[in-house]
Amino acid sequence: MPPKPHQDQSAPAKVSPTGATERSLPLVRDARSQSGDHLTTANGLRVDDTDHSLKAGRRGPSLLEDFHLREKITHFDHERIPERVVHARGAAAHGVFTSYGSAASATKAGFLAEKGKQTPVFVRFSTVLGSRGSADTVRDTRGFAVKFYTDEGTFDLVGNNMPVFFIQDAIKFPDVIHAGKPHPDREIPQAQSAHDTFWDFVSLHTEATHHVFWNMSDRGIPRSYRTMEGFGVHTFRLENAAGETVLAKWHWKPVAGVHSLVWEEAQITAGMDPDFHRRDMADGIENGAFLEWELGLQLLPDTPDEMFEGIDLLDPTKIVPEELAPVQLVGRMTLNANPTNYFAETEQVAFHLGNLVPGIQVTNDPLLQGRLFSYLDTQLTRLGGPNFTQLPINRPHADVNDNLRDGMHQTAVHTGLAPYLPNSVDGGGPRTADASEGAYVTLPTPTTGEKVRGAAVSFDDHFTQARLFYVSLTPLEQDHVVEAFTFELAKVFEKGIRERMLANLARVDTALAGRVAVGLGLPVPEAVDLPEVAPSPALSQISPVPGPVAGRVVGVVAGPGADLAGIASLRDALAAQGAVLRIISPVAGELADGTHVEIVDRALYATRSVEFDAVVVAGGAGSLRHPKLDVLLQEAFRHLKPLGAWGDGALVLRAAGVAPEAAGVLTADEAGAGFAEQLVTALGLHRVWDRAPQVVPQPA
Ligand code: HDE
Repeated sequence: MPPKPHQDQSAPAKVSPTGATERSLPLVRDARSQSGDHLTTANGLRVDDTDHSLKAGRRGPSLLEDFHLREKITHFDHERIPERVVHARGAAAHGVFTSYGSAASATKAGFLAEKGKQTPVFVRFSTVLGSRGSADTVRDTRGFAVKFYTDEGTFDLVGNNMPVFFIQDAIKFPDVIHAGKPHPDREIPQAQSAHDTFWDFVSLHTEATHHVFWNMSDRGIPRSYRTMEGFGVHTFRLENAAGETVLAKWHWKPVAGVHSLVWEEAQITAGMDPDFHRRDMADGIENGAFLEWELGLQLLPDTPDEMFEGIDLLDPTKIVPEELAPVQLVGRMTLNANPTNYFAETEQVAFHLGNLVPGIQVTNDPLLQGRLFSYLDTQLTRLGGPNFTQLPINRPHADVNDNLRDGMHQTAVHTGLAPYLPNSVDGGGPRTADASEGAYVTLPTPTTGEKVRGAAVSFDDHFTQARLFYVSLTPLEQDHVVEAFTFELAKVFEKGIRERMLANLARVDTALAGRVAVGLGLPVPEAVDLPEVAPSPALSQISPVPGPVAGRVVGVVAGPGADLAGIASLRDALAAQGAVLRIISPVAGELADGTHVEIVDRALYATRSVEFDAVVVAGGAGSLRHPKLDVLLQEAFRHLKPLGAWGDGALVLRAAGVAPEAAGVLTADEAGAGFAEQLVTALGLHRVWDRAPQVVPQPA
């Protein structure tokens, strides 16, 4: 009897809610709201029939007295809440943060102080512009919001995957978002920055330039959440147990390295699998390929001018290069459980910059100051009132005794008579604490000055750091930036906006502006004097050292007669590294030989190259020919993915126009350990960068 067919645990259809449900239930308090085996009404009355409304005769009108019908439909009618005004589309996971103890000298925050201290976390990743049903892989900034359920109260680190922001003052947030969102007349384009109003605004509002460069770089199209860096953006002030302070910037460093899609791949994926990133995260967690980051801090002296090496630390359009202030690693975060219920957790989670713990204080960054107002404010509408901290996902793991009472959706049954202080009726409590008992005491930082609508002069330099970013990229990454600007501006209808943007680009880099101008068929803008900047290699994401491959997907092309034993051994070798093998074949079903049965994970008519990080043709499949297979292999080649074949599989590559001798095409006689090892190394390098000159037009 042939052995049991292999089941692809990561295939979407088999990502069962059950595994995740059982694992993540204990992670949120009071998560289980349903009990018993029978269908009931909301009031617990057992129901005899939920498929037919109560009627006056089988063919007659429905009756108003049908309380089950009315309750079922009424509740359904009110199932939706307003989506987030920004960051509407997101996906989240539970995990744990483990402190290295190395931040204790900088901050007294309990979750960072003690080595080995573990704190539960919930992390939501998001795109900024698209609505809740938009695609994951669009070009955009990504939200990276982390809720630490610490013993001292909840700490939210509400960051992005880019370290700078479009604006320096919160008062401009409605402007930049109105410009980036779809045009108000037709509500298009959805989740795109390639349109007139976005470029109109950023071309007129030059402080956005640095952030725009990050968006136009590969950072705007991440491969997956697990390969994104995260940044707190603003400078915070940390306080240690001795009362000493230091300024700090937060960084999340992905253990899997920083990796991106290529633009054509991102666009195809948006149609092929709009859920690409959330699927990748959920599948990875389901398969035990957990997502991991190290938390890092750049520590900067707390000087009265709040400047460091000429960089204004209160200006959120500026970074501090890592070469000037190294990122010191202070802990590790592992995301290891999927949410049980999207709405209850991912949709209802509420992050807020004001959720701070002792040892972490805010600064006067005017963007940060405005954010401190906005999050609670927006959540009052989005979550329907002031009691959303009682929702299981938002409930602190520390004791709560807050004297806040009543209001919409109050679920607590408060006892006592005196929700006020001072009182003599309820024994005078709850009592306030002092710092030694863990109270949050605002640092007495000096403040003077005239009331003024304005900004520091140091906020006026909008181009030097955009140049710093651009010149720090490798030539290949720079090509991607040129291509992104050319694509986006080509979608802009108004010529004046394109010209204005080109003039701004010339203030960042002359050659870049020239290349984009040529692509747009517009005059090359006049060269201007540009500042000397020292490149920061840490800003480039291409690494010569192979990284971990957990969560990566290898497609293996097979058909009748394919070497199934070879496929099985390759699968084992990949699984040992946390990577997944998926069989691609012209039709769905099973492949079998005398000893093996394999299930086809992806029929050619239902897949595209974008679902795989590498594609390999199995030995024994050498006679396979299929137009969709040609497209798949050529696309993977063009997107610089490792390709390979063993045995006569190389014939399939050649038939598709992929030379087995080309860079990053691995061939072997059989799928042995050596072949698997080479494939894992190639996957760990993410792309075959050496192949780029063969597939990308040479830079002008
Ligand atoms: Fe946000 N932002 N933001 N933002 N933001 C929101 O809060 C806002 C900014 C970020 O997964 C909203 O609950 C203002 C920077 C993330 O639930 C809202 C300004 C950074 C998320 C809001 C900024 C962020 C949000 C919408 C300019 C990176 C998703 C829904 C001063 C450091 C959180 C909500 C989640 C969400 C306001 C700028 C990150 C409207 C006014 C800079 C990751 O309150």
